Amino acid sequence: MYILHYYPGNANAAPHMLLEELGIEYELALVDREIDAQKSSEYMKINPMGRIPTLVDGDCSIFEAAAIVLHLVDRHPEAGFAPAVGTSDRAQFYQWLTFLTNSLQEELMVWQYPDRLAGNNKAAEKAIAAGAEKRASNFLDVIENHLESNGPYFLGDRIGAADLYLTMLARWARPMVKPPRSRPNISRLLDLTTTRPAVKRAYEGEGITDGIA
Ligand SMILES: N[C@@H](CCC(=O)N[C@@H](CS)C(=O)NCC(=O)O)C(=O)O
Repeated sequence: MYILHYYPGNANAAPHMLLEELGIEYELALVDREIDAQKSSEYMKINPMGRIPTLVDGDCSIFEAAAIVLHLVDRHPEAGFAPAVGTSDRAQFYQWLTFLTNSLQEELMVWQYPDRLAGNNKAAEKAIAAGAEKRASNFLDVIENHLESNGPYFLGDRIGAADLYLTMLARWARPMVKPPRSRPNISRLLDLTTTRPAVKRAYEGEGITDGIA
């Protein structure tokens, strides 16, 4: 039985959508950020970064949302949420998932929490947030261009785990000056993912009521 440690709308959303898509049994365990439960000594035994999410799979616990996604697609290859290992499609899947987590997600985090880098310098905070938003916007443009000739999903006609990952990040990015939805190809992908019953169930299960992306 899988246990996904989560907080509503956090980086658990992509693994959560995937668990629903896979149709397998799992439990949710709330990590209450209101009381900083992610920094409790108990939780930090399974996630030494004190961050959310963590997936527990038997005696194995995994942190980093993208690593959890990779573990799940490998454990359930029959569901087809990632191409077969060793194929060029699989390489493209690695590329986009890594781009999403390593580039877009990280820049969105800096944009949302510039104080973590700026200390108490308010002017620096503003400059850091503006710079991060610009970089995140450029990354979204790269995805938009890719989808223009390769869409509607990252890997063409078939939905995969990277599409769910983008759906999670698109929700976080909604307040951007140029939000993901302002790009037609990303918007088309989001129309396809956010109307899926499994995706809706995942967000409903987290108590999210203000839209998906
Ligand atoms: N790269 C990590 C980022 C995880 C992360 O930053 N999670 C946020 C919520 S989205 C968190 O736990 N924030 C609370 C904190 O940093 O104390 C991942 O993808 O799992």
